[in-house]
Amino acid sequence: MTNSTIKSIKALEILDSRGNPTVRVLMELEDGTKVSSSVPSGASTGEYEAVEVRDGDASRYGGKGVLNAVANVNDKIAALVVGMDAKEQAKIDRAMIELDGTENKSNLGANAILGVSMAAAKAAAASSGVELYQYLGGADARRIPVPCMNILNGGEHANNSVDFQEFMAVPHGAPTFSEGLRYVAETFHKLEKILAKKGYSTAKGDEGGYAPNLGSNEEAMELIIEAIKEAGYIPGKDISIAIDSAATSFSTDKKGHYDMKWSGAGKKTSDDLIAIAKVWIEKYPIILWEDPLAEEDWEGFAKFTAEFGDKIEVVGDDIFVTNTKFISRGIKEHTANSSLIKLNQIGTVTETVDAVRMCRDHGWRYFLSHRSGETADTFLADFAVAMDGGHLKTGSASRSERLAKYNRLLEIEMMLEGEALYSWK
Ligand code: 2PG
Ligand code: MG
Repeated sequence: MTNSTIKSIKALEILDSRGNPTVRVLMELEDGTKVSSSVPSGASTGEYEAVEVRDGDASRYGGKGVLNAVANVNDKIAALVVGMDAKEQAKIDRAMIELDGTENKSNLGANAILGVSMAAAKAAAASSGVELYQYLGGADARRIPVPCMNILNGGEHANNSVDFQEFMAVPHGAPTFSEGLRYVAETFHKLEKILAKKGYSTAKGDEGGYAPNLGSNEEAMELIIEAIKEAGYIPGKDISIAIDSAATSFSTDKKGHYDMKWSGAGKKTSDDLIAIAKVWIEKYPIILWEDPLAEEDWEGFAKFTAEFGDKIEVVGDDIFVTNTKFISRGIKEHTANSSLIKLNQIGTVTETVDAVRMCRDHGWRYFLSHRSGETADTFLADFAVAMDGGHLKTGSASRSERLAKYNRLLEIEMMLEGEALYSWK
């Protein structure tokens, strides 16, 4: 037994930022270290994501309860993992994967497994007396990611007339993370004023960005450019724009046919969406485009990448689901040039690091991300610094579960005492 041996694990059902149940894991080590971790949950989920085990008991939370996942931690996983050393992350994660025994973690639940996996990393860091970002990223981890701030929400994250799910302001021209965060928070506030002046709603979507009923998708771009300028910044130089179409959510067959149902723009093919992107990329300072096409539209994705991949970062989210099996196919087929990285899409810290490593080894970028259903857990902030990807997305400048991560990054920047790096890379 070492000081960092896991002494106890206890899970409970808590609520996420949408008021839906999720799993929190409390872990204690032999040396008295105590940590907790909370698991996020998506709305626009990819078909092949690791499975969240939900109770399906309609009498509780509309079937979304996680008491079974909690019981899986308390009974099955605890029996396996208590007595293991929290520092042996890969061993702990592998043991849980084997105990689960399925391809997609549908037996124990990715929500159960990830809670324990993140808690082990946190506990090991605390027990070693180092910050989580250093424990996971090494002593020289010091690049703070550019905050891609989601200031306008649409698609499944809002109840409005915008088809694309996320419009993000990207302050790559700022000198530091804290300045970059200020640039985009100021832009967010300007956007509110502009919307109000035009008589649009300033209600917010799931990730805290505004969710107005606009006349068209393109109007979102115009408004954001106006907000950037009014905040005193130069579009394309100080702040560029990133988009997550989350195209799976408006695809009719997930393969090459779409219906822009929220705006009423109607039926489209992959080629139509690529043509729209061409106009936008020429007209606006777009730096990154995530899920421009749906999760099974490998062909459309590759066409998009062939057309724009030398100009912008093309990110696959639903299509890769942080899974090396799909990322490796994407690398072979030139499907994209970057993968989104979400811990709960794959379900363990080790496998998430493997996905990052695969991207890095093949000259791809990787984009660290929160989920639309979040908690105040700040694991992602440390993880993003540790993975050194140069950018992350964790929502707007509103809603505490989003700000918790940005604020933790401010704290890390301060702890680095002037040694922090900040660059799009
Ligand atoms: C996405 C995410 C996070 P969700 O599509 O990238 O912004 O949304 O968590 O709903 O999948
Ligand atoms: Mg996405």
